[in-house]
Parts: sequence; C-alpha cells; structure tokens
Amino acid sequence: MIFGRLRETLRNTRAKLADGLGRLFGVARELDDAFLAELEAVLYSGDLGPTGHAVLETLRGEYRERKLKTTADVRARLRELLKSKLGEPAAELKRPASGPAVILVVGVNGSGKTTSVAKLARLLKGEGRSVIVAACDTFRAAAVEQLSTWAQRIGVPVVKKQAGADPAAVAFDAASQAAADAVDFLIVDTAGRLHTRDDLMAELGKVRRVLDKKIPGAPHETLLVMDATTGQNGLQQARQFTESAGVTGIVLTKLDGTAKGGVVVAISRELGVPVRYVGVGEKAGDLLPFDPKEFVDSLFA
Ligand SMILES: Nc1nc2c(ncn2[C@@H]2O[C@H](COP(=O)(O)OP(=O)(O)OP(=O)(O)O)[C@@H](O)[C@H]2O)c(=O)[nH]1
Ligand SMILES: [Mg+2]
Repeated sequence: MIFGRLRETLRNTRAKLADGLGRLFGVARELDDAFLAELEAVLYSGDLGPTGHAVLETLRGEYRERKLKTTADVRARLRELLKSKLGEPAAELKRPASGPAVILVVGVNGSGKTTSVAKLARLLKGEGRSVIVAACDTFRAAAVEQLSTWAQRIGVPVVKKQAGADPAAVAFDAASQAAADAVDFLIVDTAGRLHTRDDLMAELGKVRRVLDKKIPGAPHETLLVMDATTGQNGLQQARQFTESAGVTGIVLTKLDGTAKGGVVVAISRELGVPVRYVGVGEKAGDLLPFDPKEFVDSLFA
C-alpha cells in the first residue's frame, strides 16, 4: 500500500486516534495508571472496540510486572501489540490451478459493492490480468447501468441481463463466458442484502451453486464489502454475514470519510477473515491492498 496515500486517507482516523496518541506520548510523563486509562480512552475513540481493551489489559499486566517502565516503552509495545493483533497481510487471492478465478462480492445495501467490483477489476487489469464482471444485482435497472458504465470506463466486458432477471441466470451466463474466454478473473456484483433476509440469502446460495457447477470450486473468494463509517455497529452485522455467506475476505470501504479507521483492527481480530482491500475514495483508483503493518505505522507516523 502506498504509505502516503494511506496516511492521507486516515486523516480523520488520525485526527482522533493518531493525534490522541501523539498528544499522550508527545509530552514527558510518568507511566502510571492514569496514563494507561487515558490511553484506553484514545483507543476507544478510534473505534478499536474490545481489541483496544484487550491490548490495554496486556499493557497493564506488563506495567505491573515492571516490564514497562516509561511511556516510551508503552508506545513501542503498543505498536507491537497492534501489529500482532492485525496479523500478516492476506495471501494472494485464491485461484484455481487452471481456469478463471471467481470472486463473489456481497454485503449490505450501499456499502460500496458495485464501486469495489469496478475498482478491483481495474486493479487486477492493471496487473495484467484479464477480467470480466457480472451484473448479478438485477434488482434495480440502475444497478445494471451503474456497473456497465464502470466496466466501459475501465475497459472490461460486463455480462448482464435486464432488470428483474434471475441473478443466478446472470451468474450462469457470466461463468460460461469466463470459462469460454479463459479469463483470469470473473468478479460478480450482487444486490445489497441483510443477512437476516432468508429469501435473499437463499438467492445468494443459488448464485454460488450455479457458479460452482460451471466452474468447479467457484467462488474462490467471497468478499464482504463493509462500510468503515459504521464502525463497531457494522462489525456485528459482518460477523453474521461471514458465518452465513462463506465470506473469505473483507473490503473495507469509505476509510477516507471516517474517524473509525481503528475498526480495521477489530475486524481482523474478531471476524477471522483478512481485510484484503480498503476503499479510500470514489474513483476507480481508490482501492488499496491492505497491509496491516503499514496501517499501524501510519497511525504512529
Ligand atoms: N468516499 C468513498 N465513497 C465510496 C467508497 N466506496 C464506495 N463509495 C460510495 O458509496 C456509494 C455507494 O456505493 P455503491 O458501490 O453503489 O454501493 P453498493 O453496495 O453497490 O450499493 P447497493 O448496490 O445499492 O447495495 C457511492 O456513492 C460510492 O461512490 C469509498 O471507498 N470512499
Ligand atoms: Mg451495487
């Protein structure tokens, strides 16, 4: 991830989290319980959630054991702990030994799915991969148009049907075309849905089965698109989505517009699936592969 770019994106998060950390660590102070309480409040304001609390418990324990003697010790250890909570960067997107890799994109309404499909198509195309996209959000005519417009701009083919068509039928056509053209990636856009809507979750199941029938093993990745501005609230929703929809990775969008960037730490920790990409704006180029270590460094920069 381009460091400057991420740093800029995290402006709002930094305003709370990083500047809070800067204020705390910027002045010479004794390390005491009050300092640790203030640190916990700063992490809380940055939306680190329970992860922030867990980190603080570790720091308090080490302070009591006199392993941490100064606020500088705490700063270094905090950085280490956050990095370890975030884990390693996600591995490459899963791909079959031969044939197209299929990426299914899911999430609640308005989270940024269609935009992310387009951005991802552009990213992969930029790496020299051949890509097609499928407009399986047939719920609204505007959705098909939106993806078609993006696809044209980016220069990738789009498979679509009229609004109201069965999403699984679009998936079938798209998988057939992807296999026939032997493209590297097929990216499938879907309609927004809540995990609580059994009928819509069943529809998603049908899309998955159709993809798998045409391209065995598909979808190889199921990316849940999550709006970072929902912070901890979105996390609960994401947890249930992850369980019921076979999610293998997260795309965290709108990181540019939020002070809740700390939610990244909580997501990686609590959902058990990696944050793969972050959305940092509305343009086609505004999707960055997510690197946990750079994220932490940009908070402390
Ligand atoms: N600032 C910012 N805006 C974003 C980002 N990603 C998406 N958006 C905006 O969020 C809005 C919704 O994006 P869509 O891609 O249409 O969302 P969706 O999940 O496909 O929506 P539905 O299909 O209606 O469920 C649009 O105005 C996008 O431009 C991002 O990373 N940053
Ligand atoms: Mg959409």
